[in-house]
Amino acid sequence: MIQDTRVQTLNKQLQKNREFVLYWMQASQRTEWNHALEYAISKANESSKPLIVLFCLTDTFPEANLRHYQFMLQGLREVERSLQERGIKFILQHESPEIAVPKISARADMVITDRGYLKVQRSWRSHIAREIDCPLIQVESDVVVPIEIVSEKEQYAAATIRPRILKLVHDYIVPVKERIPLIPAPDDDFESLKAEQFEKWIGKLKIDQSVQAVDDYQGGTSAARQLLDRFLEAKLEKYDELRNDPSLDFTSHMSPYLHFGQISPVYIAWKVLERGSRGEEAYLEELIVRRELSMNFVYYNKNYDSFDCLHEWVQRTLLEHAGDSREYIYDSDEFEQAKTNDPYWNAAQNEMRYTGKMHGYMRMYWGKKIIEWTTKPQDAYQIALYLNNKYELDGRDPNGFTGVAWCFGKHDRAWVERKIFGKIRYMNANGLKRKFDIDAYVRKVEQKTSF
Ligand code: FO1
Repeated sequence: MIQDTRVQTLNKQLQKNREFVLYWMQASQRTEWNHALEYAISKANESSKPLIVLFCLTDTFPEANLRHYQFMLQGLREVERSLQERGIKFILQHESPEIAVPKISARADMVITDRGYLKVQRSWRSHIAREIDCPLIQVESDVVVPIEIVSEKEQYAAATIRPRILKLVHDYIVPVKERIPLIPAPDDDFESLKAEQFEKWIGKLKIDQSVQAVDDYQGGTSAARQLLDRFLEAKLEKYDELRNDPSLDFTSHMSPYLHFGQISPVYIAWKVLERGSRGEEAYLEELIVRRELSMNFVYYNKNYDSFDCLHEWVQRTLLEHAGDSREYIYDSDEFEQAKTNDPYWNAAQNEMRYTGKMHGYMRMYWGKKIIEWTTKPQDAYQIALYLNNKYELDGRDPNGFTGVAWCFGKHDRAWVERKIFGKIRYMNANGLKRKFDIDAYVRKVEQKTSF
């Protein structure tokens, strides 16, 4: 069965006969098209036990701040409501998963979870697998094709992973069967925060509260579905032609929702194919090939969050040109405050800083210019990651790490050698002016960010 390839058992413990089956919801923060949730319901039904869903709210998710927590909690409020409607108990604990999951698993037959590819997510899972005395089963719910099925090693580029994915993809774009829990939720009063009331207590979390939440994007599955419907209706047809133009808005805006697992990539792909429109191929390339290349990258390259992740030839060429003269040099603070001499770069930075989302095409220009205006490429790498992770709603994601790495030559080929950039691809303002009405983009950002 294709769906079985999503399932892995992470320890060797035997199933117990206790009070309930536990789904530790982590990466797939939704109740629709969620393979892990449906698998957990089927396991609970098989053992005639109720299902409990636990989410662990930790203050220490690397580089996360108020903006991200607000978006995530908007989504969890919907999860709480939707699980309640399905007769499933939802518990939200303000505790690290490494502490909360082992504690509650002492009352569980088994623990089901979804899958994450970042170091922090993997280390949570391996710690919990060791700590608990019942099975920990992981169900891969946030990719179209499970990553080890695609490849057992790091892939060089989109060109090498694409044929592997395309060979399999249609077998995996299938609806997830929704199951009905047979045993009602227990009456027990588990210790839990109310997601419904998160506005009351979010200010007390020990997180960086200085990066303000954003109004442009509302978190949650319903908001994601609405945006997707609008995209399919009005933009997909022209996606291939117009998605790169930053003065227009022809992207789907799905990435923050995918980051928090509030929508399934399988659902999106299903809806795109159902629509059957001209932009389908270009969109699925981004949604599946490029996104799953990024999972492949962070999973198989342990240095995904540093300059060392780059190929040896890339590191060498950038270091050889570190001493080249530069028209401007800025420090991290000047970048952060958008105080460069380039209005296009500043607009991109401000778009990210104030709206939580920079246009995809500008992300490339933005990263390339940080290389140009920083003497040491290692410093440039850290500045780009720091800003991306701090301000983007979808920073701290495999796609975010890969996007930064791409600006530094990852998954790209060698180009003619030039000043500062060596053999990696460069971009300049003339290119933007030639291709787009880039001043219209600047005006658009100014309008969006003037208060
Ligand atoms: N996952 C959790 O299980 N608990 C959290 O408190 C949590 C906070 C958080 C904040 C920002 C952010 O970008 C991600 C966060 N995540 C948290 C993980 C997130 O839900 C995703 O699973 C991963 O970021 C993978 O994309």
